[in-house]
Amino acid sequence: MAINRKIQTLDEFTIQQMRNFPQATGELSGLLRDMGLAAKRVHVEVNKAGLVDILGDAGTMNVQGEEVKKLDVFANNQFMGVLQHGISCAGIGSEELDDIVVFDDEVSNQSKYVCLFDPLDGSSNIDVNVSIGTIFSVFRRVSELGKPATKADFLQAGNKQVAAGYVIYGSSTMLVYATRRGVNGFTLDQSIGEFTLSHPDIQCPDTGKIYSVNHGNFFQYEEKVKEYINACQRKNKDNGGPYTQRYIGSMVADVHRNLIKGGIFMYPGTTDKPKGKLRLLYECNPFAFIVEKAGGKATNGKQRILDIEPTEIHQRTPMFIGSKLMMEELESFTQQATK
Ligand code: P6P
Repeated sequence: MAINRKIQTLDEFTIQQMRNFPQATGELSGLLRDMGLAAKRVHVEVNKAGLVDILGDAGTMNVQGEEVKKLDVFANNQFMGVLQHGISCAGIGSEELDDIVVFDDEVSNQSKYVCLFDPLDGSSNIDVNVSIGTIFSVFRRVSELGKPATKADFLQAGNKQVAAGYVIYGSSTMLVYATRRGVNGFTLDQSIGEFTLSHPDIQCPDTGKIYSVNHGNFFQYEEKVKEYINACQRKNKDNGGPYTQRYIGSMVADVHRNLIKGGIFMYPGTTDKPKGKLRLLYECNPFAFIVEKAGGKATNGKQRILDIEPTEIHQRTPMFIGSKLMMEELESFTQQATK
């Protein structure tokens, strides 16, 4: 029995990637390691969230005399902090902050990348112990190195991303990220405090039997979407229907499950919210990049998510994402097959 199974940590993996690509400066690898460090710190707090009352609720002081912050504010500060004190990132955009934060110091202004993130998506699920997550997107700057980052660095189409990833704080804590070279998943091994490669070269199954949507909004969806959702519930020898409906209400958990098992996740526009609820830059773009790299598809119902030209940091978009063949089946209903 193999005893010394070679377990590769996130740091070892990213350094190995650098060895394989000598022209790499190591900045992107460093940024990904920074995200891993912040994720470990958030993991600790999320996993004791249920105990916050003992440690003092948000807004009070904990036993160390530190102010206890809301977890999503805490998470935001952890991810912003590692990036601001690193050498790879010139600025950030965050779901928690109204506008971008340009770090504007000598080292950061020389950094090649900017990062957008949702520091703790689904945080309302914390107090009922449902999985939540962090989602992040990385762009190479378009502004001049040596000067502060600009808004244009952040308002790039998703097809310009150089990396994207997420952390899921669930039964285990996993970090999954994609670059142009593929998608890899790392599980936090708490015995050594390191993310270790557990899901190399993730491929999204071409099809699946899970559809994920909030049925509470059903009567607000457009007709073609309703027809598809109805079809998901019908016997169908060709596509293995009826499908199973699973909706956790935490995007990271729903999309992660479909990435591994196959399936489709939908947050369509509604009559109340024609643009839907999900944010383009730090929720939909990262997942679209990851799922496409793993062989799946992601659209807003009319075009590839990754081809949308953003106009503002917090803009929303309808989102349909998942297994290639299930997405093509959806498109056959909406007759708007995307290229
Ligand atoms: P609804 C969580 O608040 C979130 O932003 C996503 O993680 C999740 O997919 C969605 O909202 C759930 O929204 O309207 O179905 O409760």
